[in-house]
Amino acid sequence: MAQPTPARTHLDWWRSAVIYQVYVRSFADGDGDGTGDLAGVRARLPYLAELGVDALWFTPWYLSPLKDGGYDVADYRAIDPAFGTLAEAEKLIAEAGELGIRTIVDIVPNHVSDQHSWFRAALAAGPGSPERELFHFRPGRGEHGELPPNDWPSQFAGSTEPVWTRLPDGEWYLHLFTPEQPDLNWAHPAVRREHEEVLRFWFERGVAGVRIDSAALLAKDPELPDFVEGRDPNPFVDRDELHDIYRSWRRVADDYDGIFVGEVWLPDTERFARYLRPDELHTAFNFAFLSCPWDPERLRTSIDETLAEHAPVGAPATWVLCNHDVTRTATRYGREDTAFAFATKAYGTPTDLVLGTRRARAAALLSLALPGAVYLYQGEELGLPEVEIPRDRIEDPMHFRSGGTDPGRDGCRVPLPWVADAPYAGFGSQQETWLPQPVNWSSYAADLQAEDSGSMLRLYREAIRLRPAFGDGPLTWRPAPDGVLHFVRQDGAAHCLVNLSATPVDLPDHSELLLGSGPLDPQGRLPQDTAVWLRA
Ligand code: TEU
Repeated sequence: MAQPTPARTHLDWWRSAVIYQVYVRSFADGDGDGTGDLAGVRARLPYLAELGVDALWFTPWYLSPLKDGGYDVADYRAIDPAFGTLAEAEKLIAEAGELGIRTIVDIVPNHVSDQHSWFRAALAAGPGSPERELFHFRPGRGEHGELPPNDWPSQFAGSTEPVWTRLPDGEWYLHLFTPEQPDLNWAHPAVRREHEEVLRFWFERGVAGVRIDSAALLAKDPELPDFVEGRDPNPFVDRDELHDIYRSWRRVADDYDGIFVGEVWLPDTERFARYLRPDELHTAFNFAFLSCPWDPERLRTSIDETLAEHAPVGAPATWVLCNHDVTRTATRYGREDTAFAFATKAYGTPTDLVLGTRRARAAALLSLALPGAVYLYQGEELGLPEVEIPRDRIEDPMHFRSGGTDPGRDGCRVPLPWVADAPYAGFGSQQETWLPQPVNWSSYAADLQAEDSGSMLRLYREAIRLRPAFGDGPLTWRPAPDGVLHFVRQDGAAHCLVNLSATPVDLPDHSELLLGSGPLDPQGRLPQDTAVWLRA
């Protein structure tokens, strides 16, 4: 029997929100210098309102040397001058709010930039100083300390580089990502205090939520022992100490009705759900769904497992198809291997973009019909493909730290095309954009798509407008032929069907066809790789 849906208030907005991820550097360029900025976002707020999204998640916009696209923060209380000023961020938050759009900022608690005042002070103060206790400094192993203190693997998938760097004074410091991103020591009370103050700083400025970067990596075994595959507990992933940290963060957020979304990549669903207990994080990204291949059984299992793992803790699921770290959806679904894995990224993978786009359209209707919140990554609504960036223009450290074998993540970070008939596809730049746009980029421009009723943009706008038809209650599967996903919401009032088989299928009885990802066949049946929304 279906559970009664508890009364919802405006404070529950996040339980079924559509949240749009803005990668500021590549969204829109307001000052013409080739890099996206807050002025560019402010100018495009009407576009986002028309798209119908409930909130914007901004990847880090703080002062940063941009060694990892801003995930190397030098000062959380300042905006990077490439993007704008703090006053401008405040204006942006307020202007978005006037359009009914909430703001989510990105906090990177695992590490800071090596240009952060704390790390500079730690370097200057030398071995044994209290300043160094805020990080993980250690003497090396080996006769002369010439070997790193332990053997932990880099957290940049595919990276062959060490996670320790030695200083001229002989000490080594830990960095799970690049050497420019030293890891903080979360056992130190000042580290905890500072982050709670940073949370308050942004909540005071009107943000509605915080995305937590690398949320399962902060806590480290104080002994920093070698990594032994399968040993429990892991010395740096998913340690129990994290839950106490997030419980105190939750108390801060509750003072402002703020919400958290954690970047928690964990294969173990029970361990994942612990972060979503009622006094911890509100939500976490669904990387299992993001990584899932375009396969009916696998998708259905992923949806069922997602709902089952969230149910015991009462947290809503999230549905994510891509973000700034992974291969764009239209490209991934157009390949032989439609799953996402960092390990399988390679140059020159054959791609059928027509097929991939068709599936991406169906996947959009699938994910927007599921119970929970949906994350949409800028350009996904334009159906942008992954771009193969010329090697001499790549900026992503993941590429370099793999020894050049991994194409890195810049291929999904290309400056957006806004206006077909304008320089740099209307990104706003007067000079070369920070990453090059490919030759056909204008064909994806938002202005063209706005005029084309068959475009990806129009599909997303319609889908987001109609999504309330699915409500926020549970999902029930209906029997369907092999290869077809069919579920209903609202006690059967709203149907979603996705046909992943080669055989066209008849539609069930319905009063209204709300939306289709593509046309029905001449017999009125749902063809392959097509999704449809129906009112019963
Ligand atoms: O990504 C974290 C990340 O790279 C994960 O894939 C990581 O490998 C995983 O947590 C290991 O368990 C975030 C950001 O999204 C990314 O852009 C940054 O480069 C990274 O953190 C470092 O801040």
